[in-house]
Amino acid sequence: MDTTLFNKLCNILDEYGFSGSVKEIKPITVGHINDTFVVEYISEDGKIEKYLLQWINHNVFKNPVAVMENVVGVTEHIKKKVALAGGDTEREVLTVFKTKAGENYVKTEDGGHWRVYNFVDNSYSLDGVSGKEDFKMAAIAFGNFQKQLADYPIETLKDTIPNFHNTASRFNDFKASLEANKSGRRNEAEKEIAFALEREKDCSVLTDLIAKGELPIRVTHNDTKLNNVLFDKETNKPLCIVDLDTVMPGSSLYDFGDSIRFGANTGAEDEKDLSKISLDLELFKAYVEGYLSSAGDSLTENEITYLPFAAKLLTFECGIRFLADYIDGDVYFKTEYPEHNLVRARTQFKLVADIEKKFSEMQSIVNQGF
Ligand code: GN1
Ligand code: MG
Repeated sequence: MDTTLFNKLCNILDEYGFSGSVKEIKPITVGHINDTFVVEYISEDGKIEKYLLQWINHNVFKNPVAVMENVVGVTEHIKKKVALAGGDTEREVLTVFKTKAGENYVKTEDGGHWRVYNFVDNSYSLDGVSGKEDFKMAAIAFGNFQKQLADYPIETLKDTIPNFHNTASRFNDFKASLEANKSGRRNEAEKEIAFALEREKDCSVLTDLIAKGELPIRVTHNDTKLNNVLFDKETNKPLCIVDLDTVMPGSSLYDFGDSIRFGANTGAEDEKDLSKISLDLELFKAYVEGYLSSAGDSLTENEITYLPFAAKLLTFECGIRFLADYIDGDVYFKTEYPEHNLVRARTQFKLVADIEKKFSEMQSIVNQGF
C-alpha cells in the first residue's frame, strides 16, 4: 500500500480511541462496491487486535449518514436479541465502533465516509457452497436474521437506495442505458439485450402484488449472497450476517431470490464458461428446507408461492443491472477487466434460462416443503 493511502487511513483511525499502535493495514477484495481494509493494532505487550475499516461508496450510497443510522439501529436491535438468547454479542452480530467524538463514522476532507467494525476472528465466508448442508445453514441464518428484525420499527428505516429491488424501475433504467449507450458498447451485447427485452413483463409481478397489498413489506437484508454469512471456523456453523448497508424495507422474496441466484448457481457469478452455469435443484431444495424451517411460520401464502419466481426475477434483475453497467461504461460495479460486467450479465441470463426450464420442478419442491 502506498504511503499516502496508509497515512490517510491512519489519520482516520486516529479518530478512534483504540489502544496500541497500527501494525499493518491490508486491503481485502470483497464486494463490488465499498473499499475494505483489515487493520491490525499491536499493544505494548504484543497483543494483536483486529478491526475492519471501510469506505462507504457514496456514488452508490448517496446518503452514507442514513446508511450508518440504519446499520447501527439494526445491529443494536440484533445485539439485544442475541443477548436475550444467551448468545455471544461480540461474534453473532457486528459492532460499529464509535469515534472519540461519539460518531458512527469519520468524514474525511475529500467528502468520504469511513466506519470501523469489529473483525470477527476465527470465521470465514464462502464464495461457493461445498455441500447442501452449508447452504441449508445459510438459509437458516438468513431466516433467523429476518426473524430477529421482525419487530424492528420499520418506519424508522431509511430507504437508502430507493427502488433497490423494484425490478420494473430497474428495467426502465436499463432501457435508458440502452438509449444513451454511453460506452458505445451496445452492439457488443445484442444477444443479451434481446434476452432481456423479451422478459419485460416479469419485472412488475412482485411490485404489483406489493402495490395491491398482497405481499407484506418487511425489514429485509437485500443482498443475501452466501458470502455475506460468516461461519465459525471451529464449529463450521453460521455465526452472523454481514454487509448490512442495504437493510431496508422490502419483500422477503427479494432475500430468498438473491440467495438462490448466487448460492444455487453451479458456477461463479463471473464464470466465463457458460456450460458451467445452471440451477442446482438439490441446492435449491436445501435452501427452501432451511428457509421454511426458520422463517416459514411467519410467511404468507404468496411469500411461499412466489419463491421460485423470486429466484428467477432476482437473477434477471441482477443480470440487467450488470448489463446496464457494461453499457454505461462500468461506473457502478467494480470490474477487473473490460468485459467483466458483460460476463456477469451472461451468467445471470444463463441461470434465468435454466430456471425457466426447471420452473415446475422448483414449484414441486416448494409445495413438498410446506
Ligand atoms: C453488490 O458489494 P456487494 O458485492 O455486496 C450490489 C448487490 C448485487 C451484488 C452482485 C449496493 O453487492 O445489489 O446483487 O453486488 N450491492 C449494491 O454481486 O448495489
Ligand atoms: Mg452488499
